[in-house]
Amino acid sequence: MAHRRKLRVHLRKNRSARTRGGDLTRRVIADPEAAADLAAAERLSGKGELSRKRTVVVADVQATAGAGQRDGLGVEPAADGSMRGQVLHVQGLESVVRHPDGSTVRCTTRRLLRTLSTEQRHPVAAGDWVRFLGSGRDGAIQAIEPRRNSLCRSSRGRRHVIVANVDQALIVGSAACPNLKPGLIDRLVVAAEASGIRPIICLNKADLVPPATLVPLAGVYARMGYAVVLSSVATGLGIDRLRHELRGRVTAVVGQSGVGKSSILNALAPELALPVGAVSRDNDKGRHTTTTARLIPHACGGTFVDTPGVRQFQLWEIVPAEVPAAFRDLRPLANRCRFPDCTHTHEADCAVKHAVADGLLDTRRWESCCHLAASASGDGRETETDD
Ligand SMILES: Nc1nc2c(ncn2[C@@H]2O[C@H](COP(=O)(O)OP(=O)(O)O)[C@@H](O)[C@H]2O)c(=O)[nH]1
Ligand SMILES: [Mg+2]
Ligand SMILES: [Zn+2]
Repeated sequence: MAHRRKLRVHLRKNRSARTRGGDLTRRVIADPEAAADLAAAERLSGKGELSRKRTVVVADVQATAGAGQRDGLGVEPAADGSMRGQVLHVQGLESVVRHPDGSTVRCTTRRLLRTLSTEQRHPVAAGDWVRFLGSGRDGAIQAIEPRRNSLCRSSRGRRHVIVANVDQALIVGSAACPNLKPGLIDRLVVAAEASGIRPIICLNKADLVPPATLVPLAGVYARMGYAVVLSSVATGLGIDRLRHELRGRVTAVVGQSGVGKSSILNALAPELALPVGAVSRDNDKGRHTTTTARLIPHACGGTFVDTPGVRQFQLWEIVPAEVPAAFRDLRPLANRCRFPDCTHTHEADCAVKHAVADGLLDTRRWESCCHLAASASGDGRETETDD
């Protein structure tokens, strides 16, 4: 499974020895006659004493692990005695890693991995699959597997991975109280698609409206191949289906506040006992948004991602040019527009507008796409979900 290969890596400067000793002055004062020898012996080299590159052997681990493997079930220690586990949470220099037996191990990170990581603030992120050595409560991370996807944030020119390897996003909207906002669901679907994360659309509080009123919208998403669940925490509708969809997966639960996210999580995994009806502190606009992600394993055999920024999709960047590609129903049509950079608004021979006129594309989806492409901004702030 693991293919080993050699890799040349740059080391940070602090890894190389100083070219000359730091105590020259003192030595010259103590023995002025030796000064001539010292000068002759000094070697000047742009590289320092050693090359600042080093060859390391890394193991390429298949990134497409099966569901069982993702859960770390039945994984035996490797030849070097290391275990495979998932990082639940990163706290300063320590990472809390989930051992295959379900216990948690506080791990430090092997120095070489820290050295390799010059791009990122921290080499390990919540959601990373790692190999670690150690028993009981303490361990050390030896290797980090390649990430399948990641949600990132840029800060001072550095990419900061908030959470990696999220399998899917449960996008929750409510039929009423607060009113259904299809535009917001579209926006969250685009953010998920752009990050390579499978969207699941959940229309909650189905008990508050006649079910038939939800069918047209559910149909639009279902026709594109998305999983759509009509649910009600009040009547239990759709809860089994959700449990099935979330089993064995890492799921980010997102949506406007008040739609019933906490209620759904409690219905799926009562042991979580999340406060319901509570306006979470991170909903206050203008407040600093916590970006530390936490993976919460639950009893139905999966993991929820808890990160205020992720919950509100505030940190999910949308690039305007990527918007039409994330609209599954619009994407095949866009290829047939006369202009390759067609914005599907004012251009002639626009296949998208023709499809809307012919009733082949939902008008609301077209409007939603144009609106998102126009409003998407690089810093991701536009994606706030609370209106
Ligand atoms: N009628 C009805 N009310 C619900 C349902 N789900 C949640 N609620 C209520 O909606 C309010 C907000 O729920 P909460 O889970 O805190 O929403 P969150 O902000 O998305 O986490 C609470 O008063 C819940 O009791 C549902 O399916 N039907
Ligand atoms: Mg909540
Ligand atoms: Zn067009």
